[in-house]
Amino acid sequence: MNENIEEIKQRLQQLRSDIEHHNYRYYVLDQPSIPDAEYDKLFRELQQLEQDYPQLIAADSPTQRVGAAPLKTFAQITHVIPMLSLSNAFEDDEVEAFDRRVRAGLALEAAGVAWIDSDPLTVEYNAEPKFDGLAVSLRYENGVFKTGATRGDGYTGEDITLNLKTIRSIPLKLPVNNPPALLEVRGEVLMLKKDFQRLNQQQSAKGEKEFANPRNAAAGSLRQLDPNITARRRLAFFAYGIGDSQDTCLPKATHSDLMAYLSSLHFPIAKESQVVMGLKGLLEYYQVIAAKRENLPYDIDGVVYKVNAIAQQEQLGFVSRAPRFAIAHKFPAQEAMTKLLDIDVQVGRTGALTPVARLQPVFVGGVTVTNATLHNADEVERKDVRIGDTVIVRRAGDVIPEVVSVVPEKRSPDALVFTMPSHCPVCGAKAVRLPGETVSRCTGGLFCPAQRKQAILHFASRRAMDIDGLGEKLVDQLVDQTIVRTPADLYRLGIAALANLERMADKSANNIVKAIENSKQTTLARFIYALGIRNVGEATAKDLAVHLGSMDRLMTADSERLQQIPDVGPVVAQSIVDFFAETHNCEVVEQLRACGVNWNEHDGKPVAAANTAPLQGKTFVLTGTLPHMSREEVKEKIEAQGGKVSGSVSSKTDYVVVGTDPGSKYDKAVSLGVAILDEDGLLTLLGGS
Ligand code: 9MJ
Repeated sequence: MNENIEEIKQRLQQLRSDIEHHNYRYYVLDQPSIPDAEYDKLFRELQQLEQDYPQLIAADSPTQRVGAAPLKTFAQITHVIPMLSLSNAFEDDEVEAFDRRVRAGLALEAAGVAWIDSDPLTVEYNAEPKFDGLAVSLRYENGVFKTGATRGDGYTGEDITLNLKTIRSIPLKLPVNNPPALLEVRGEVLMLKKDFQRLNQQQSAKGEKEFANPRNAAAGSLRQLDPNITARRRLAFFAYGIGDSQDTCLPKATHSDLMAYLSSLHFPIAKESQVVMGLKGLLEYYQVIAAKRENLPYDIDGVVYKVNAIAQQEQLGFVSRAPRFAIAHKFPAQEAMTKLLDIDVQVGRTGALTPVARLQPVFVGGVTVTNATLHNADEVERKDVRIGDTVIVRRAGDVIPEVVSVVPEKRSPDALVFTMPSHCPVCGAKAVRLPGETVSRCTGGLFCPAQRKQAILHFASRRAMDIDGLGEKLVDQLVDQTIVRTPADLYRLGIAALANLERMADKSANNIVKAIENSKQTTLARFIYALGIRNVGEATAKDLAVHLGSMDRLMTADSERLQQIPDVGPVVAQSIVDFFAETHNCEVVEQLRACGVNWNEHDGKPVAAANTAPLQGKTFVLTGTLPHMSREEVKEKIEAQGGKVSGSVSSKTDYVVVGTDPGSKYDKAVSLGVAILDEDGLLTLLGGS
């Protein structure tokens, strides 16, 4: 056998590349070039050869797409470059505002473009359909598909490599001789409308539950621990961007070039993508796609606009969890009519009382809706919603369904007017509505079981302490039976206490205790977020962790210190101070630490104290190259003292810092009489820092 082993290797390679080529023609181009029987013959030959020479089986062989053993759990994968979400626009004027922000952001930065209000820029955008599927990231090392992950919370996702391998339109090996050393391709997994219909027909024939929409079917298929189930469902993949990469050949000029490159690597990309100019181009594209929507082979829930030039994308950067250079323009929400059976009042984590409509179940936007928010008492009054009314319910994407309006002609004489209760429906404490607020709040604080439950659910949630399995039903029981009063009590739970609860098998009790134990090792940002301080969301918690670096510093910071942190204003600062003024809250933090909850601390990013911010309110513009400092260093030094660095010179500029080979900004500064500094002059101003 050994004589012909080289020949066998060559044949295997040929078969693999032929089969992947036919997969590409069939699943990506939709243009098969051989009959199915021929394809099957090639596949069987490959299978047979691999059976005879198991030592020659390769992970990127088309036979390895199927047949892997089921997993017990999904492992976690950290996204080196976070998978961010997109901001949304629903109306044309929101798109107009986006384009305005983009132009302003670019005009400020563009050398030689001095006047924002002279409006010189028409931005080139790449417009594309917004797939309604599940975002995933595919990692290729030296051209071979290694791992694939769900988006998860954007920072960490689940390792679904085996399931993704079953998707035939995902290349297992990139069809080029010099593949990138590393390439992470990002895109959406979805189920084509025709495959969805076929799947539901099969489900119904088997007497099994049908899926509500292609998105749910795709999600249900992708999150299977057994890849053989995923393999039986036909899933599709479309690429729309990249994450981490190491490759000098990657096109770096525009997003559209990058997409063309991904297409050349055999990744499916949206045929409908288009480069358009300016706001007019965006809105025209939206209309064209909206008109085509029904006839597209897949579900979309809007379109996405991205600034096409990568350099411009980098200039614009990010805000919180979303890029500033892209936005999703969603299609209008779907609406349906139904009967409002009753109005309940729910108590939220911060005690807010929210009226919730109980509805006769109605199918809208792909799901059955039974509850919808009425927001607050003012909204109920403004819309004049009464119990027994016929109402219009709206659902947009994954947003909570809401009652939009009443159908007055259908009102029956015995429809009941709703009044907000004066006391908390859960704990009976007085409900108050503070001046200037739209919501009434229960004053019971953490003594109110509803608030306590919500606080614990928030503490355990995925983006906070990430305690898997600690869901609503379990928390209800733990709080109702006073087993858990504070988050610290979670860390004292034993298997016995849990196993006594309703619907709790030993195994689940074990898993939960394990999940609680695993959550002890966390990050400062997650811990701060988990505490549920009012007005402190995930992004603020991250800022606090980065800038303060320790829990003790956070607990003792006064409002002034907190407001030195970017994006922390007086309201957020006061919420933090109020939270730690409650000794009860400080005790819970101490107890959590005593139970072993831990994270890494550091010294925090130095933030200039107010009295050492001599450049507060001063605007600088840099031009040319300085002898000893990079632009970044200069910027950091100016900002550390409270100054701002801007990209263009105007009458509002205080100083222009000039190095060698200055641009037109220097001439502009001279003509406007703006103070000019060289490196020495700047250092003197900075006090020799
Ligand atoms: C979808 N869902 O089709 C993005 N997306 O880009 C497209 N999503 C995206 N782009 C950056 N076409 C983050 C998400």
